[in-house]
Amino acid sequence: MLTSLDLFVREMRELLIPDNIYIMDGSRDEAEKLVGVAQKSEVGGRVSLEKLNDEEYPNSYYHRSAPNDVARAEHLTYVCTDSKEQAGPNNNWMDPQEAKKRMVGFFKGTMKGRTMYVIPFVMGTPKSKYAKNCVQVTDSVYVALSMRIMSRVGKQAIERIGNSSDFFRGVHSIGDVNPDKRFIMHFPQENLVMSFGSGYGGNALLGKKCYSLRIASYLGYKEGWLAEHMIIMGVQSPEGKVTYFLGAFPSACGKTNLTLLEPVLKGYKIWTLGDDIAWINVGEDKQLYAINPESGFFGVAPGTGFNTNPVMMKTLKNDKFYPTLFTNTAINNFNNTPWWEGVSDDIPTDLRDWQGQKYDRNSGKPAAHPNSRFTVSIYNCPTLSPEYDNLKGVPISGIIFGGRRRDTIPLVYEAEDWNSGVFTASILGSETTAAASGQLGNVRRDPMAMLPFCGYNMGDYFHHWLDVGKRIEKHPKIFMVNWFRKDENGKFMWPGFKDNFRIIKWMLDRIEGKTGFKKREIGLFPEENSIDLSGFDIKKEAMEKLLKIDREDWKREISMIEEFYARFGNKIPVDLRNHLSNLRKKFGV
Ligand code: OXD
Ligand code: MN
Repeated sequence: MLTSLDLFVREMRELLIPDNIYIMDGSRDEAEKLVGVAQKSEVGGRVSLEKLNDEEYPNSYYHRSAPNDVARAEHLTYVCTDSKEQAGPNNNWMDPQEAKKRMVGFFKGTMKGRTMYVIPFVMGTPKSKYAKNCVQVTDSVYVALSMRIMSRVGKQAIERIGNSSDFFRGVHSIGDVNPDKRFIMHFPQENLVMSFGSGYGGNALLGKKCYSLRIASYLGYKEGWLAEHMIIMGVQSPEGKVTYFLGAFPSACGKTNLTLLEPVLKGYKIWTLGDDIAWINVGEDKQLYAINPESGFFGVAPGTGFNTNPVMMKTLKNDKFYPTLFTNTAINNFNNTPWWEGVSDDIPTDLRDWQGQKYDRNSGKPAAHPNSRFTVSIYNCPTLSPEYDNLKGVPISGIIFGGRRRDTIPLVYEAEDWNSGVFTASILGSETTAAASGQLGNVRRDPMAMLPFCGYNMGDYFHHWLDVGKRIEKHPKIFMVNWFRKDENGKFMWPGFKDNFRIIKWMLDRIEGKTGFKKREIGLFPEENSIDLSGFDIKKEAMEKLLKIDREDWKREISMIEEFYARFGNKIPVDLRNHLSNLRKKFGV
């Protein structure tokens, strides 16, 4: 008897008309074979992978994308629910029938002359009850190999699916990488994504943003859990106690660096569990527990170096899991290694830029694309937490939210309680970065860092956060941070990276009740001298400036928040509206 999986493959064969079908088993042998294929050719005759220097970067390969395909295409990303209201003003919406018709038009026969890779995969540790079964088809061998790094591909997934028809379906083709024929269409009510015309991670690795955030956030809404754009990390004290945190930051704001941090304070250690996505459930003991559904990092290369993130550099040089991929970095011709701004202080003399041209250091342009990436297994990470594969996940004591803001938002503060925390997270704003195509540096509201990833109406999402809070007995503390505040000369006031641990330590002390707080207009602030600044040369006035609440800035901020809230009309929970009007009163607006 044909299983639902067989039927899906048959349906895809009839739609896409590939020359060959290859069902992935997830083995290393297979990965080597596919790398071999990718070294010879990719769709359209372009070579997809080039081997890099094996001594410097073992098992590593280089991929250069089409120049028009280097970031998430938010304007071409749609949530296709029955009604526009279900998708909300935070999503582009198209009627599901119309969207399917359009996509079927693109997909019809698109794999003629190509191989269709069938990727059965599990998001989450396969034995966990929180893990989810998925299948993606693609015609890109680069995508197939990337999926093997980012998720559990192969036999375990096929076994878990068995005769069931309950699995996520992802249909992907790079088409001819034409931005005019590029769409990423989500059908949350059918557990389906159709993505055409892009090979970029966030658009094409359908287990990542498409499933584990947009579709999963909708499933979580229906089933009582949360799918969030968050890191997971364990902070170990000198006494050996580990406290688990979640952290939500918009793309390219340093999430990966934070979760692989080497603490600047003696005796502490950070255990890594995830750098991008957390699935959060209320456990039997009424605490929050989080798992990372992914099994790899798809990280931004620029800014990663032995000074800023030595653990990631070690991860990238580890040969444990095959392969590691680098996309759109520059190449140092001298020794055939990937190069990007921040990996070394000096610029090598013989560089190819991310488009393969000889790099002209006087051009004023970076050699690596600002959104160039590495794709590497989490099992290569030397600080991987022993609890990473825990079937229940890890218990959460603190949730950190943060954005990239040159002004207004203080270095750190704490929300008074869960609902104030939800409000604080709902007003998160950040300057836009290169991870999404579009203009850089404008402040946009990005509640919970989920604006591009919430697969349903964000008003309903806020209600859901408040509802989850009602089911918890031991609430995690919620914090807001801003590592990116600048002084009047445009210079960062806080060094960031390692020193961010000083702020994490303050949070630990708050969680353990070892330090008090000063209550101010927007939340609870550190008491005088409660942030450990040992061995750190920062002036008292600088700390004051970092923690300053500028009333004029906040008046502006409040009107931006009001504008944002207004887009959701009466979908915004009354509780959050009350928080906003209290804030307005405190600032006299
Ligand atoms: C990512 C993103 O790639 O947020 O993680 O864009
Ligand atoms: Mn992300």
